[in-house]
Amino acid sequence: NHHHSCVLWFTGLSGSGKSTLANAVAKELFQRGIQNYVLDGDNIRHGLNSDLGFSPEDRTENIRRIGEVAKLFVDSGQIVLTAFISPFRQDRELVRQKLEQDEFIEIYVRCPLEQCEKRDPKGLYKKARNGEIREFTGIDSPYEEPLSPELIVETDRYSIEECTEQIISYLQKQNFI
Ligand code: GGZ
Repeated sequence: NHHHSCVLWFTGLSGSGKSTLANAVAKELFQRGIQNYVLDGDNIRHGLNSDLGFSPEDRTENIRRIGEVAKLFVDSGQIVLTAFISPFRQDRELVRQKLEQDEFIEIYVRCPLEQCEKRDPKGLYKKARNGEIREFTGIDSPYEEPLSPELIVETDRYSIEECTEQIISYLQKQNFI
């Protein structure tokens, strides 16, 4: 199947829907016979990056390594989907610079903090508010919004299916798939 290898870099708050969306888009790509792979906390933070925590320095190193791994997947001809908060603009820009022009597609999964906190699927926001977790993104650690992402999806206004469709349409329009 003809496609153009690239990184779909999902960024957004915890609970915004990055992993869910990345996996939904991956399923669509799979059904079209397009080689793809999802990198997320489950297969990276528990393995390659299990030595890293959530200090600003560790987050920066987390994203740097993920960028390098993503580049390897692009070199192998795949579409790679990454689902990490990646809160720092500079870290995301460094990954962009490591790739060829147009191989880095930044997708801002925009969802208001209040909504993410209401969802709180793992109870982490509650713990952050209680002070049981320190340096939690959006509570006592910053999230720097993308200034010019290739795409913005709004998970508080549209369903996962609709957001998935918006991403697939973008990839078709830009001739990635
Ligand atoms: C943010 C944290 C923290 C802190 C644990 N801050 O909702 P989740 O659980 O599954 O997603 C969050 C995940 C964030 O890891 P990332 O690798 O995406 O972060 S970064 O890109 O900033 O390096 C959350 C959990 O880990 N988690 N402690 N303090 N999220």
